[in-house]
Amino acid sequence: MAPIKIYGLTISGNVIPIEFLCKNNGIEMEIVNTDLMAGAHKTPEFLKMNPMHCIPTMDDEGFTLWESKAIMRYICNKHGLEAWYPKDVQKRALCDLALDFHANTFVKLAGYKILYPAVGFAGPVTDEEKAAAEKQWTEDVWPAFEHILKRSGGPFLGGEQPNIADLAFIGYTGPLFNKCGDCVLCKTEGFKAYFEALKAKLGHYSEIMAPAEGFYK
Ligand SMILES: N[C@@H](CCC(=O)N[C@@H](CS)C(=O)NCC(=O)O)C(=O)O
Repeated sequence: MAPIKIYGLTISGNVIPIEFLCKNNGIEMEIVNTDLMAGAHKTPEFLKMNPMHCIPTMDDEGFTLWESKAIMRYICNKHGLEAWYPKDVQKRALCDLALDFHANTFVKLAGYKILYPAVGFAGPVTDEEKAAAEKQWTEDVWPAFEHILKRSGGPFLGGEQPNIADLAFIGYTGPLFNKCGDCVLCKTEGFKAYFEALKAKLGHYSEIMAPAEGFYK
């Protein structure tokens, strides 16, 4: 079986989760460096695989996909990784909830309002926007995160073992704690405890996060 090709960058919060999934399950993968600044994602060859020109994009022996969470589900389904993407209907539903919550709520707050402005991927936020983001975290997003953790039993979204939703979060929380340690998210004790537990639990953490830690510092 040829290694799964992931077109992307090792510092991308959406590539990192796939790397964790493969490396923690002995699945051979290769990250094909895709320089967004040089337009490597806009070439005719790339657009044939992914007309949305985003990374990560997967090529598994000619079968192509984009969207990091769809790629993780595909890898779990193909390799029978039930511990990472449970078959039990309700456990899977909670995992899907956490994945959608990550994409639709968490990234919009932690990425667009905090991390990206801090590294220049997005313009600066005004004081009002910052205050609104902090309020949203405190009043809605963190309580919702705690709600999912409580239902899984913790310490992970997957319960005693991390699942692919936890991997989706580590892609953003790693860089966030590195770069924005004084933000409201990182100062939330329960969120910090979740992150530290996940960091300690996942294999290959230092190896996978080294490029991101160098970049988001
Ligand atoms: N929802 C997508 C988000 C992917 C994404 O935003 N990728 C960014 C870099 S991290 C990208 O490729 N941007 C370039 C573009 O969209 O043209 C996923 O989870 O894979």
